[in-house]
Amino acid sequence: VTRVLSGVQPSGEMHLGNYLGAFRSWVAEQDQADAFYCVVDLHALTVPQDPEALRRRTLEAVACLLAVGLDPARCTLFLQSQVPEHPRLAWLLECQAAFGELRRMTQFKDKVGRHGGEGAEAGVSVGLFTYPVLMAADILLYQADRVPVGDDQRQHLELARDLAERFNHRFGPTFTVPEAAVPPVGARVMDLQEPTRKMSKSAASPQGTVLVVDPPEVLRRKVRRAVTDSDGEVRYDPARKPGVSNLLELLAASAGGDPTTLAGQFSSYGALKEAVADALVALLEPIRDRYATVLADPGELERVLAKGAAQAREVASATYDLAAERVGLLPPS
Ligand code: AQP
Repeated sequence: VTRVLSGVQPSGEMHLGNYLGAFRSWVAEQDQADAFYCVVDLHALTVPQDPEALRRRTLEAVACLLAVGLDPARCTLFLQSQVPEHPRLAWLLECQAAFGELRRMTQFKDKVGRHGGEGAEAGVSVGLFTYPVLMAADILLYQADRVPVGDDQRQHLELARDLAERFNHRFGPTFTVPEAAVPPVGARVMDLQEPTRKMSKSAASPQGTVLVVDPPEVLRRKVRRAVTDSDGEVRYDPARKPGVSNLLELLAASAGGDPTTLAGQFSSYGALKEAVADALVALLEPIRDRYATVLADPGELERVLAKGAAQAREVASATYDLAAERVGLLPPS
């Protein structure tokens, strides 16, 4: 049976990019594969977090995943930090990863600029640098065949594949080599205020980020104020018309169709924005309603996580033990 794994950082509030790029495929995969999904709280620690806010956001992230339609009876939903094999395997993999290959990770370079301040690299955590290896461990522990992610994670997935192949080559068959599964539309949702930058939890302008749980009137306002351009022509051309093209992609991803064809149906930016807002409200409103219900029952969230951690550990510990034996560590005595 096909194994699927993916994760999301509780580093902020879940947004439309997370939903269209990742969560929507996660829900679909539940019925096609043996699916493991985690809230990767250890990854969130790579940049400064307020402890209280991190705890709250972690539970909110779990609630959001249940609200979008993950069903603990059909998938394994868990917290990364509750499965200690993640950092343990990460160490084994770090010792196989080359300094130079981590240096090439573009997300690291981007975040150095954002979080490093004066002296850039010197100011960021070592965890931010090694995070793609922890992500490789997240995936390889579950012997995942497929990893449904947005476009921004392609490079990290490539690293996970390289590490799996290298380890298998050096020590004998141990890990499944995973494939990225990137959706055909919605894989790269752009910030509504800065349409040349991807929508993101931590970096974007609040007005440019549509939250999964935004009330309809807030969502509509954000879409109405989305940055476009001054030529007035509705046309799909991401390089020259990033704002309008992003709106067309959002419409395609939420209501169906393809962005180039959809462009022909609108003669003004205002009409396009109205259609996008309607489609997004229809898509997100049921999720928002469920979110409130789920979040109101912390006992149930805890039960879901306890069950998820137990299921995840069963698979993760078998893989870790094999990898540890392969590199020459003695079994526990
Ligand atoms: N803009 C996006 N469009 C499509 N997919 C996206 N994903 C993230 N942003 C977009 C996908 O969502 C999943 C979870 O990724 P994450 O937790 O790394 O999300 P993030 O919003 O990028 O959060 P960060 O890391 O807190 O923001 P940055 O990196 O900007 O600091 C992944 O499958 C991702 O591809």
